[in-house]
Amino acid sequence: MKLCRFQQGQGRPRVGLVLDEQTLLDLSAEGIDRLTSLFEFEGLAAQLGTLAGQNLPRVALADVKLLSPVEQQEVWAVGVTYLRSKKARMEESDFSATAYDKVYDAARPELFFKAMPEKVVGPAEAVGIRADAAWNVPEPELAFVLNSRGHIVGYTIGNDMSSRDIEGENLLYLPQAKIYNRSCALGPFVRVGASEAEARTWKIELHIRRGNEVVFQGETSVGQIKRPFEELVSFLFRSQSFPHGAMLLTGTGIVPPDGFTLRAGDRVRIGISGVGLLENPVAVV
Ligand code: DO4
Ligand code: MG
Repeated sequence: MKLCRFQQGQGRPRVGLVLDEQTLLDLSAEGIDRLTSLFEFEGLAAQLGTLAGQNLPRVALADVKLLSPVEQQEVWAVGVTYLRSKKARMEESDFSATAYDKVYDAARPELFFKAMPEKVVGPAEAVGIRADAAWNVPEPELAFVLNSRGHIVGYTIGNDMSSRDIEGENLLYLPQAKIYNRSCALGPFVRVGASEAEARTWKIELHIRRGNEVVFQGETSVGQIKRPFEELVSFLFRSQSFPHGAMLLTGTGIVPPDGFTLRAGDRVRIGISGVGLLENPVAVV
């Protein structure tokens, strides 16, 4: 089962349940206007199954603009959860290498704040590369959709845009490398009802197009994430509450080679086999 937020023309955002590749069911006909309240339901997948059997208005996916699934949730991220990410970070930085090495094996994971909801972009909206950075990359990541009780209610696709030269210069610059206008894309679909064991079989793919050329492509598997999902969530919810739930990006396992940087006009396409596709053009911010 997949959920999404969508808009028709200048209409208000609505909640859709994906029926098939072409069709959404409009859940606003059932009085469901917000994903956040839906995420609080116990047994969400079963409830969606019931809704799917009802005679709700159908909307063609081709006729809507898909939006990011973020409403009021803060967006957080974990880092250095894949061996590939640890190695790349150790190479990019002289004096931060030990920090990355240590955090990969430490009991406490690296967790960082990524974005306020209003700073998140949805599908087809531009993601940003900083005007003052020279080495910019996308980070394709599985994102957990968490409710206020810290339950993983679904999965979506995230792009943790990063400036590697700023991050590599000094670890204390991490917030500047990670948090700026358009530095986070999420969506469009929220996959509900999949277990961790199932999610771990999913493939993550990244394609970067420049004009008609694919200038980088890579893939990994969610199964490469080192830590159990619940461990990542439990650290996020330690001494911290999220009344609207939260989104948690789970780290990258795909890192383009060191000579590669994004350019304005590139198109970043991230696919996660159990979730869907997220595609964004790139702009300088
Ligand atoms: O500490 C740097 C950030 C790590 C990160 O974003 C990742 O591994 O995906
Ligand atoms: Mg990341």
